[in-house]
Amino acid sequence: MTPQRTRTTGRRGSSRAAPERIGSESPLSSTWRPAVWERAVLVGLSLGGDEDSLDELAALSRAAGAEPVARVVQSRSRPDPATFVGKGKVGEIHDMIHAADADAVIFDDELSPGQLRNLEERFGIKVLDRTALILDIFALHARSGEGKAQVELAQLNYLVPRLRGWGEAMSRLGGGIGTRGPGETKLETDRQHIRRRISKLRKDIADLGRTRGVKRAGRERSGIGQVALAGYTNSGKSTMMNALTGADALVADQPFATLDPATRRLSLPGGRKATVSDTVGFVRKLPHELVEAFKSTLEEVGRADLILHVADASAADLDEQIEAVREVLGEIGAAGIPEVIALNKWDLVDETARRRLARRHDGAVPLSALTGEGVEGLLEEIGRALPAGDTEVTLLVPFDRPDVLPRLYREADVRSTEPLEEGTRVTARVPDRLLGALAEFMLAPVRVRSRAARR
Ligand SMILES: Nc1nc2c(ncn2[C@@H]2O[C@H](COP(=O)(O)OP(=O)(O)OP(=O)(O)O)[C@@H](O)[C@H]2O)c(=O)[nH]1
Ligand SMILES: [Mg+2]
Repeated sequence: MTPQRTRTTGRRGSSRAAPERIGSESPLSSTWRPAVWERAVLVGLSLGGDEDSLDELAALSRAAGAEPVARVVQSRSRPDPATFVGKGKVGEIHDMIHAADADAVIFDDELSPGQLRNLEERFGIKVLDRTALILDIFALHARSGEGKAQVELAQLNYLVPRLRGWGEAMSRLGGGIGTRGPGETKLETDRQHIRRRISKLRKDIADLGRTRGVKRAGRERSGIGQVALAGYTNSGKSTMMNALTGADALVADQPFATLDPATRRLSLPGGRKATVSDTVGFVRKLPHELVEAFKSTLEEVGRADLILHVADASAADLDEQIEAVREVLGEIGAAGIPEVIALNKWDLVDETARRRLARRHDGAVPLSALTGEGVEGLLEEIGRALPAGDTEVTLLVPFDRPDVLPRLYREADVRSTEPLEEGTRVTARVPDRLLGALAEFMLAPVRVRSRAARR
């Protein structure tokens, strides 16, 4: 994750050795480096005294093109209303900026418009908060028209309350991290113009979402189960999508590589079909502007029959990551959907940690999407957990109806088959819409009431 690059430490304003950039290479390739690396001081609060790490902020900074050159963590119970950190700390950061020849200060939380202004005035260099940084990475990685519109909408919503009295700072924007997306000219126009742009973007996004809605409605009508991948950013969702379906979704060791949703067909053991969707990853303190702007994309997750929650088992803060993901799932109305937890990157976990994690996350499936180890077990678990309808039936399918069994394998959950003289005896859990078509073969329907009873 650490960029391989050497830089000459020049004075601010002097020309720096810009890292090489290969043609129009994508920012998501492993060798891409921004044309200009800014030098950033990272600042965080350690609330309640627990050792908060700024490692994640450092990874986010690098993804946006800023190299962390110094870190400051202040221990205090709540932020200072005017300057976020205390007065003494402001002085300390100021000195550090000069010592490290930094161009930007990045705070690990969202700053209020007032705090942002005060700090910009005090430091005289660009001040970014966690929200602006995440928005910037999204802007860098947006590919589709819908993704770009969603990011711009989120950026403008972030900007509006911060416009007033920001004239001077605003005109400084336009080069480097924290400023991609709405161009400088757009930023300099008045609020009204921005509001009009916001309405236009909302409308465009709604139109684009409708197209996807039509496709989704088609999938829903087809009655096959829908699995949604969800998880902390960089946990391996796209790698998992590829391992499960043979797709070639983009994989990169960076936060928020995937922004556009993608859906593929999935074959479960026994032949049952399902679809699986990959979408944008989550993060602690995910900006609410982004959740709002990406609502139509995230709705896909909210309408799934099963959530495959991909967690990075090698992450030191695994539990917090799982918690952060569940929080966002709650926000988008997906909290009640059955969930399978995949403890991914198991290949990076040593024996002792494996035992501890297996005890702690009973029922989760350990695996490596990268090596493929354990993927079979995950498919079986998906097959078990994916609701297949509420009715268990026993059927006698005559041999002169060769169309019935394949359909059952495709659309229902076949539990057992037994060849008899008159035909094949099948027990299966079937979705309600199939009941009519199967009525003529039914030996005994058994109502299953709860999900727990089904397992
Ligand atoms: N060692 C190991 N690395 C993995 C595994 N799964 C994924 N990775 C790596 O983790 C990084 C992130 O993988 P992605 O599949 O892009 O993760 P993602 O969750 O889709 O990330 P975003 O789309 O950015 O939120 C890549 O460098 C992968 O090669 C695994 O099982 N083991
Ligand atoms: Mg991805």
